[in-house]
Amino acid sequence: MPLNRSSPPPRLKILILSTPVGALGSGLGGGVELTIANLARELRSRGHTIAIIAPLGSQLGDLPTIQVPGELQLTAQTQEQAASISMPGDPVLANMWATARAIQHDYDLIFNTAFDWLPFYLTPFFDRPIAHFVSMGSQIAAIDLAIERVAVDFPGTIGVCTRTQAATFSFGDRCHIVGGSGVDPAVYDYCDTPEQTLAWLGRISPEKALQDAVAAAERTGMKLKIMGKIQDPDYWAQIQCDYPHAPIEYLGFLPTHQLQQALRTCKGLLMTPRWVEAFGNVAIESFACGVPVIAYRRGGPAEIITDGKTGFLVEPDSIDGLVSAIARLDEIDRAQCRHAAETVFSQSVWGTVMESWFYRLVD
Ligand code: HBI
Repeated sequence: MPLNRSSPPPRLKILILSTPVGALGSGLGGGVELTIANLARELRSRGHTIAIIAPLGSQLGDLPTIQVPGELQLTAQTQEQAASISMPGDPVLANMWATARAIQHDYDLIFNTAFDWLPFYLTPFFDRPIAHFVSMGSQIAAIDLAIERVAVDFPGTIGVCTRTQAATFSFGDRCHIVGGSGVDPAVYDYCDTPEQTLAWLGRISPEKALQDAVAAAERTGMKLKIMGKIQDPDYWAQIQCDYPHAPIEYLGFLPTHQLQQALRTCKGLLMTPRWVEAFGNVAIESFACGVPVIAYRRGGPAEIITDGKTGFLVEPDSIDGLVSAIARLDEIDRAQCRHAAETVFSQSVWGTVMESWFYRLVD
């Protein structure tokens, strides 16, 4: 029955399932934490009903959360490409999905953010459509296979952030590109009078190559403010040992309000991904503060940054490239960065992309 133009779009009841690698708010879930929080807020502002199933200890403000006990899942990016499917003894992932199965009929749609074999394997066993948000590029062959099966059997249900990320999968052409998140400009304070400092945001883990940003800070003598969860303490210790004199300051894993207060006065954000970053939520948060982004021309950031306008894209893994881009930061009009966050990368624009995807799957 065609949607009658005069009737308002239907209100959906959406069940969001978290990543199982950490409690929401712990920082272990990386960009997915922002994806879930911003999506939930945006959908609610549009009149939809949402609930979030997440590991015990998750903090999501006033968002309705169903907390589930169990052991956290091993992160996919630390496993070998040929790794077998693994789950701990009492897997929070399985417990979350058992909860979802029990309550699925109270909802119109399930939104999955776990990058794990189980949710894709379980898809045919559910009575409700499942929109899968694939948060990384290809990591483990067995998970790729499970995703591909769903992409073939349930066309249109695999969402990815960017074209580059889609291209890491053999079935990339079957993926629907939806971006990684959207920012609410009201949450970020624009600053057009920066200090001589740089920023680096993200999980402190080898695939993010923080050491490159530290090397660039040492070369330029500009202080580097580092914010994010120390996911790999040995890696962090090694960086401090390798760069004892670098002008760095670790500010911790900060909630958005404090994060943007520290970020907004910086001259630029450095993104140094060694892997194909699926999106790069930190880039659009930086834009919202008016802070240009310098990133390796690799993965999501290469599709987010307009070279010379909202930042610079440099030769991947080149410290020299970072250093020369840092010297050019004054060329960027910070208002252009803020404008990008208020338009292309805003929560409301992204919310419409996600809502249209969900309407298509519910129909
Ligand atoms: N690993 N196994 C697994 N499952 C996830 O959902 C997952 C992950 N690693 C990282 C991750 N999710 C998020 O940090 C993404 O934003 C990258």
